[in-house]
Amino acid sequence: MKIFLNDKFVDQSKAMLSVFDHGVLYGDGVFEGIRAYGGKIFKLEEHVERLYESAHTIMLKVPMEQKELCEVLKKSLKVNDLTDAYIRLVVTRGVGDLGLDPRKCPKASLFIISDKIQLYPKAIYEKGLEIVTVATQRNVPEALNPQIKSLNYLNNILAKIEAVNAGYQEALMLSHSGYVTECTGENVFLVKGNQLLTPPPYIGVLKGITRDVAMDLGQRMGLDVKEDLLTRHDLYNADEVFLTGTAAEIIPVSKIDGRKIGLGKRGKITQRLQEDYHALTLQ
Ligand code: PXG
Repeated sequence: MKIFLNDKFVDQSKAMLSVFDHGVLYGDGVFEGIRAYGGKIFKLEEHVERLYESAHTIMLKVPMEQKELCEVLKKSLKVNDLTDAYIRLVVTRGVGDLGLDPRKCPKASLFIISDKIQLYPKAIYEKGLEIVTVATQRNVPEALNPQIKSLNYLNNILAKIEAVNAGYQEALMLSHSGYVTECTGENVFLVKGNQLLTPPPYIGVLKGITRDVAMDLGQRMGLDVKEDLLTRHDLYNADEVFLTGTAAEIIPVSKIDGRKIGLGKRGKITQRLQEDYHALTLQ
């Protein structure tokens, strides 16, 4: 496998970062997870734009122009002979000294890994996923805004560990005031009657690109799509609940905290959204 590292493609065995890279020492950096379908990168500009926005907020200069970066991302598929792939794009603060000060890091590091991904077993996409609420709360936006797609994923990893320890594959995270935020790597939606609802970004969620697509598809279906504060009670009593993410795509949720959601299997709206989403990825 060929990895793009800073300015060129190198063999996987040669793709290495310094132990002084602040991405490693402090999780100081940003990233994107992007998918390609049939040789075409899905929502490429949106992902690249979000990366630059995350970088801007942490005052990190991406060492490449947006347009050039898009071209390199496309090339990373070609050199690896991939048409359906998951692309991990990472920009770190770069090499510095053993202090936090980012001014000691003159140049950001950038790398791109293009590989295959299958997060969840295929059966889940029909059967639905059983998830559980965890005690670890989502980061408060006032401390570390979840809208920054940063290399600091310990908040999510702690939640994931709790879910896994409890025997589940995914965790539902709440805000410090108890509202629903998101899962560790997916946004969450509910369907109730004609309404399609998802938590607003200000509660502390990543503004997912798949989330945007799902909202758009919902609107086109004639659903009343809204961002709203949601409680666990709202989720437990929804007709349908599903998760969205680039890697996960659209996953039905069959049970939350032991409560059956709707009929306890994939709902009709979720199925239609999955179908419409797949059609869109192949356009
Ligand atoms: N929330 C969080 C916290 C995420 O990390 C999403 C929502 C969905 O966003 P997009 O833009 O992809 O629709 C993400 C992104 C993994 C994994 O291995 C998941 C993400 C990123 C990297 C790895 O589960 N999810």
